[in-house]
Amino acid sequence: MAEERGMALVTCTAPVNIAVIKYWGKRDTELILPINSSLSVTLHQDQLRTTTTAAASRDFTEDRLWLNGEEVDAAQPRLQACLREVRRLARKRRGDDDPSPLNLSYKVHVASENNFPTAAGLASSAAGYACLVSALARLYGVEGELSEVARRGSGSACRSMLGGFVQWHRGERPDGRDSVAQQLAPETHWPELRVLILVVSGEKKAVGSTAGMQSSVDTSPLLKYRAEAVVPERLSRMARHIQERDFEGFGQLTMQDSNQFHATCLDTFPPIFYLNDVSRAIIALAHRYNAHHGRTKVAYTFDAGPNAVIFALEDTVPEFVAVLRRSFPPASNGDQFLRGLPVAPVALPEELVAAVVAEPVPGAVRYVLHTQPGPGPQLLRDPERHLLGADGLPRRTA
Ligand code: 2P0
Repeated sequence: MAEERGMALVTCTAPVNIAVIKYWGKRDTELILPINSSLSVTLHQDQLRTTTTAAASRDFTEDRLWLNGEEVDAAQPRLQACLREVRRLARKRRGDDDPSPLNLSYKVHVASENNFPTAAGLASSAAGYACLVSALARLYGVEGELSEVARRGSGSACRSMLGGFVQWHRGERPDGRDSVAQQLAPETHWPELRVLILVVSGEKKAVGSTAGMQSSVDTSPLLKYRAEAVVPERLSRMARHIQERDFEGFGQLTMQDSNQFHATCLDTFPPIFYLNDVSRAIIALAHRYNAHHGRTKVAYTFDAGPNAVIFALEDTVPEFVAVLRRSFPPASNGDQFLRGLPVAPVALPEELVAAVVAEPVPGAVRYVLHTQPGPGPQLLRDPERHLLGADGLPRRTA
């Protein structure tokens, strides 16, 4: 922790995660306790990350929060719940033998920014709250079980507290103490696994996740059935596929679980539509591509928005990216179409094009971000990367 003129300052980064067994629905909206456990892959922060600086000082007169350079209301209940929980843990710890306690009554300033579009269906709240809790915990010298705190910000955020392959246990206790994230395997476990994010829309989603899932809990009998009868068996099967690095099993189940999540959205009344025509074209393309190869080479999953996330093994990526270019020819920014990890260009066999590529839809996929599984939140030690200056105010605007 850096201390400047009585101000304590910490900067962390945190990752996005993508669920392969989806969370949708709370049994307790205050504590954010889910109706079922879920399982996700943490994505690499080299490509997608939130950076957050948290500062505390006796000179601050109120809690303040800046998101992507814009000041927003710091009184929002979820932010305050995270702050309260971190302070509670700090107070507990100080009962022991902490030598230089940061005064817990000091107000905080927090600045956070994403290197990807907010509310584009790329789980910005998960990375955002995981980063906030990581930075606050460092600021107050709190260690240990922090996924429980991140969960109070946003359910899926608890999974972003760990790298690799992560399960969020629904837990049984009414107080939520056992509703925590657990790493099943680190990011190094499956080195060939790659992730392609197909950004089809940067627009804000029509129905937010929090409201959408509550509506599903209230009205969808399919969601209830899914949580009770489908997910428990799928979780153990998915964990086994990951353990065995079985892409066939992993990919099939990933697609099936995404499809069932979207079926529960359709079963919600009034129905919620997160997929659009481009999403459906991507689903059809993935199935034609797998059928052509006679096995599961790519697997799609969609969250509460139209963007697709595709899992594939490293040696499939060049060919599938070439298929994407043929299917969704870039409108203008041809050299910006592929971002993130580099991909070698390949020529496609004509019989593959004939079997897999349908009528091209120019510009339907805005860009493709190529990434891989990655580690959990990181502490940044380089003072140049703090988002708040020595005066406790944002150093630059987005
Ligand atoms: C998931 N999603 O498992 C699922 C799949 C979207 C679809 O978690 O109300 O932002 O903050 O707990 O975590 C999005 O919901 O909702 C989400 P809250 P959250 O990733």
